[in-house]
Amino acid sequence: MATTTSTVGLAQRVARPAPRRSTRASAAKLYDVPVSNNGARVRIALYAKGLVPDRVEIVSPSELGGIKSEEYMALQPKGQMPLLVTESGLPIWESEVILGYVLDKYDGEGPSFTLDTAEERALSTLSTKVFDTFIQPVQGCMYRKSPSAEQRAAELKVIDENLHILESLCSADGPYFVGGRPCKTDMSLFPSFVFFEFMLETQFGWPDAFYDKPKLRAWYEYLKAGEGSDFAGVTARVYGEIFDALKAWEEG
Ligand SMILES: N[C@@H](CCC(=O)N[C@@H](CS)C(=O)NCC(=O)O)C(=O)O
Repeated sequence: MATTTSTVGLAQRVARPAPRRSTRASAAKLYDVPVSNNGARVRIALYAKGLVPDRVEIVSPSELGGIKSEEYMALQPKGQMPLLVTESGLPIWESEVILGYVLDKYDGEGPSFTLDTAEERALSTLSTKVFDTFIQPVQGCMYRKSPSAEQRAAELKVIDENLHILESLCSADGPYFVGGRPCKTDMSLFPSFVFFEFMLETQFGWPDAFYDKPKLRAWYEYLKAGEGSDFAGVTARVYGEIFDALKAWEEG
């Protein structure tokens, strides 16, 4: 019964017509905005693979009336970004799932980001898992209202503790998180580190967000500077997108 229901549900989703106002009939659509760190995971993959705009268009959720509109929530029931609607009209959400789909679907286009060994791939998965399980649920403490100073301090402590764990997992030789080649983990973690630098330094007065995490700092600075490789050029571009949006947010 459960299988039948979910199969029917999937068929209905696949059969749903493509969202209106599409300008490129065959392109998938990523609903996202520049400040979105979760969406930026996917944007890095799309830019690095040269998929924008011909294979995937990036559009604002306002095209569908915003993330809490009925039309948007019919595709993304949590009312969050990012959302990908594939060429065939299948809505896919949760940034890590979209990222996995993009790297799988467009594997033969642009550079490959699959690491060479099972051990490297496990380390990559573990690092993102640590982030998504322990940091993502509390990272709003950097920019949302908190019920108390104690709760905000406790959540910042959780972030710091888990950044230390990521420090222990980060490659000592670099320049990428797992070593000499960029992979999914660089895409998944880098956007939130722009938030860490911006928020921890400007809002909380940390002199340097990565002061006791030298491997993370070297990794972040390499991707932010953008000079070492085409991939770093892409992460620097995304750094600019997020930073400019955070600056505008702070000022406006
Ligand atoms: N686990 C989700 C989190 C998505 C998420 O929190 N998105 C933010 C933007 S980065 C959002 O849409 N926030 C608005 C809201 O939650 O109402 C993912 O990784 O995609």
